Amino acid sequence: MVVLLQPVTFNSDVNVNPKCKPSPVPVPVIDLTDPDAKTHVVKACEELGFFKVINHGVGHDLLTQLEEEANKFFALSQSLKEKAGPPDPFGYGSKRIGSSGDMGWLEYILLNANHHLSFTKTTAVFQQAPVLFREVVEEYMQEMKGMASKVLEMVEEELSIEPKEKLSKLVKVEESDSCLRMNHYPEKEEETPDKEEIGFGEHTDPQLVSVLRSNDTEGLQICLKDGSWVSVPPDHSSFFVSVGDALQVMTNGKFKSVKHRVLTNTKRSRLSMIYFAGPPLTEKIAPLSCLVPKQEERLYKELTWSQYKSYCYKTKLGDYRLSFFEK
Ligand code: GA4
Repeated sequence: MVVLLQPVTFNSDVNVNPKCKPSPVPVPVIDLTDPDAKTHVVKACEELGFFKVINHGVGHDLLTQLEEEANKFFALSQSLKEKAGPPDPFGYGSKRIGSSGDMGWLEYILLNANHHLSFTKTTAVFQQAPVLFREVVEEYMQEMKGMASKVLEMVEEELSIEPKEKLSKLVKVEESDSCLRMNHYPEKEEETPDKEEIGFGEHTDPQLVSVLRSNDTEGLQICLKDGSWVSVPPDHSSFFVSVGDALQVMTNGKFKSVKHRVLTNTKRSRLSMIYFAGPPLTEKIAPLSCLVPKQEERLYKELTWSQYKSYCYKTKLGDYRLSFFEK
């Protein structure tokens, strides 16, 4: 059995918070090659909704190339970058997140992972990006799809979910509604360790699972069940997986979709890539009958992913969106 526990650190503003715990809370580190990994994945999804993945098999060169290409893109002039915007929701965006007035200290590119859906503006604009960037993004998205489905396969096995591939199929099929986000939090003039400078405001992800990787700049924080925020030490060679709202619903709340945010208190720029693995738009999302056979024990009603997603895109980042599913 290999589960390494890595401490997450409390930032100074949390230390004055009475809810702050005296000792750091560990982020489970899951070795994907460990035969017991599925047990640890399920435990982590139940307890924290978040874990770190090592021995993931994604090539180092691909990660370096993507990071280099993304850095080159963000180093372009503002006017060039804006040709790939505004995000609707796909495209290049700066400071504005979503369409309900959220702001953050970042710029980003949001890309649809599904080319079989309508030909969006982003994909059109992205066609003008250097061929290498496009190719690397394509390859990266395939790898992320693989990792998301691997994690869901482990969940299926450990929880004996029927029918077979019920969860993993949702993110594997061509119609999966997944997307890739590349966030660039620019360099700052000074460190502000005692302030809560918001790079990306607190929220949960609406999808099934999200797979995040970043450069070695800190900033990511997760919210524990007691409401306290803890910093997740960055690790550019690993991935972090978080549970999204749709998986919380399908497991009837057994798994928790984790609230997270990014603070920009450091001078160094942060680059992160997040793959949001979502189901097909027409897929019905509801507690799985193999987990909760009795209708009256189901905490959530059934909605299609398209219904939930449309609702989400009208909300503000910090809103509690799962109420839309509650009976
Ligand atoms: C959070 C997860 C993903 O980044 C995202 C975000 C989306 C956006 O940036 O357009 C949303 C946000 C996210 C949830 C609520 C709405 C929609 C911004 C926002 C205020 C791409 C997604 O799928 O949902």
